[in-house]
Amino acid sequence: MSFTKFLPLACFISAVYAATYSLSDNWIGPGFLNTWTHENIADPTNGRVNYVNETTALSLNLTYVTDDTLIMRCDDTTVLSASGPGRNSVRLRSDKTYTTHVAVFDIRHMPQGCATWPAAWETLESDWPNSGEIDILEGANDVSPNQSTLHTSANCTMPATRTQTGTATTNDCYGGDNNNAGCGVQAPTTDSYGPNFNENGGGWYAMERTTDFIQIWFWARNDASVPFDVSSGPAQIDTDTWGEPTAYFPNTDCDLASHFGENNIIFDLTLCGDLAGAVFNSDGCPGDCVTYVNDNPSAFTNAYWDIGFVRVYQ
Ligand SMILES: *[C@@H]1O[C@H](CO)[C@@H](O)[C@H](O)[C@H]1NC(C)=O
Ligand SMILES: *[C@@H]1O[C@H](CO)[C@@H](O)[C@H](O)[C@H]1NC(C)=O
Ligand SMILES: *[C@@H]1O[C@H](CO)[C@@H](O)[C@H](O)[C@H]1NC(C)=O
Ligand SMILES: CC(=O)N[C@H]1CO[C@H](CO)[C@@H](O)[C@@H]1O
Repeated sequence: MSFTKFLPLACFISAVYAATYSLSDNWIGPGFLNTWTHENIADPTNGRVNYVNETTALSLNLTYVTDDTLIMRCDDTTVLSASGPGRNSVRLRSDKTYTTHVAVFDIRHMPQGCATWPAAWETLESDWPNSGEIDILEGANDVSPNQSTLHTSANCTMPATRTQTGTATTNDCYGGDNNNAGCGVQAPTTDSYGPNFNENGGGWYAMERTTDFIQIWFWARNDASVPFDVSSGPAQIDTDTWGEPTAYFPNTDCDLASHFGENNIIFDLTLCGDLAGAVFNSDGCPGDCVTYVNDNPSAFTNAYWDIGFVRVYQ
């Protein structure tokens, strides 16, 4: 068998596809105030929040930074008037946009509590869903799904069988189908979301987007298998060494190059709205979601993000 005949070709292929990237952006603490924008907009998902601008967020201490920390929270002191605006909160968007890239998130704490619907995600708001949406970490009311999801324009589905540690929920990514459920994958462990994530000191999420696949990994804070690339932020990374992803979205039945365009990175915290409000009671939360938010400021004491860093590699 003339095996050696194929060796040069194999070497060539592995050189072309070696998944190495270089650090292009490293946001820590005060860096988020310079090149990210506090979106002072009406919540597109109809939540009971009032997204404030940066000046207001800093003066109310809803956004707070130190050298190595970014905190974003919603108000937890004000009883709201039922006829007035929603609870003050923060929606922070990177000014830069990205196509193919790797984003690594060090998250020490995420918003928790009934009514909360936090997300760390990427999209282009002005061209949704044609430029795609990648929800890296998202959930509601402290309960499952601790889910990663794509939302796209028509004609994008995921194969039922994939190499991933998570469990697919729906495989049709088109936002116009299934009430915009998208194609979701639930993480296999409870420490990937909400109170269990927080008790553990959080962890790392990472997302790699190429034209061939989008994949997402999660490592809990105490997971000794977290790659050095992820926890320590070297100048070069190699995603080939990161192991099986939590969620894997290949281009088998979805032309990722045409369904995904330039995307911003976004952190937000809304309350109630299209997701958390719709499943408020079935998730075990009491009464009416909006009334709960209006009347119970102290229920939101733990409704905050604590971000160590966001690093982007290209
Ligand atoms: C921020 O919002 C506050 C409250 O609505 C407003 O008074 C202020 O002018 C805004 N600041 C900027 C820089 O937009
Ligand atoms: C602002 O929030 C941070 C983080 O939650 C906290 O450590 C700090 O004491 C707060 N500052 C004030 C003035 O309340
Ligand atoms: C759907 O996408 C496939 C590629 O994944 C493409 O070949 C096909 O033409 C598309 N169909 C429509 C109706 O756009
Ligand atoms: C905290 C939480 O919601 N954990 C859920 C994560 O997803 C799995 C299923 O994949 C659920 O069993 C957990 O309850």
